[in-house]
Amino acid sequence: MTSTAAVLPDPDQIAALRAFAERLARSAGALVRDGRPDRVDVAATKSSEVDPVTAMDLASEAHLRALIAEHRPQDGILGEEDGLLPGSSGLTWVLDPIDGTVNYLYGIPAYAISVGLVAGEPDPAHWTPVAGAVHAVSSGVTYTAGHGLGATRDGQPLRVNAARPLATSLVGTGFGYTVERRTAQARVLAELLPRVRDIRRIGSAALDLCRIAEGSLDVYFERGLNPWDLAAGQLIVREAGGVVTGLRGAAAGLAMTVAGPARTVDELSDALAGWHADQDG
Ligand code: LIP
Repeated sequence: MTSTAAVLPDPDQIAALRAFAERLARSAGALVRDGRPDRVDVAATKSSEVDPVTAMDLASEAHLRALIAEHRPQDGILGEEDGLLPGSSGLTWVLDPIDGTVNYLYGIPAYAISVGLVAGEPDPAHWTPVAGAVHAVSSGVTYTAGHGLGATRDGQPLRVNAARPLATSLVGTGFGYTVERRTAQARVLAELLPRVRDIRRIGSAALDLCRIAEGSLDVYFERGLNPWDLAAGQLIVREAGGVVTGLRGAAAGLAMTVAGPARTVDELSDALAGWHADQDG
């Protein structure tokens, strides 16, 4: 499908959309924080028995969808739990109602509400990120970005780290939920671990990407990211001076996402391509 060039809102509109994205993320964050029961139960599973959905994932997405329907009824919505609702404005909100669901389930304070807004086809290979907000529920810290407007953490400007050799880089990553995917990822990890400073597996792609933007990780890669994992964090990294890409010139997305300063991303991407890290075989 050839994608027509997306029409971007003007800078004032982008600033207003960024503020609304932050309002959405913080509002859903309050729901998730204040409504967390003492014991969180799994409501359903998705790709495997260890890929959970909780009642709060569903409630958070319903809350986000209701606010968007009230304030931006002409926009589309793509959510992790309820899929795509096409709009007429050319803009689509891309929602992860709880990114880091397993951490939420276990009470590990590393989960976030990720709200992205994209122009054009809501597909990472074709979209143009417009605005984004990632709200870390436990700490209350909120990362935002607007296209061409920079990226901030609680209003303070963000900048990725200067590029450094992979051998002295702190590398973030994550793993899928199926045995086949995990087996392939373990093979790649065994190759990579001796070649880097260290590895961190935080359990939330959105927070991993925000850590790249703030410099608390040097570089990040993960195979298997869905559009909702990526939409907000991708813009936050780019507006903080980083790059977010796939391997061999591909766009970031399900096959592979690599994020960080350009030269470090290039070195890691070359290594990952050599290990066929974007394949499960
Ligand atoms: C999570 C991602 C994380 C990945 C996890 C999981 P979810 O998203 O943010 O990077 O490693 O396996 O997919 O499922 O918690 O929204």
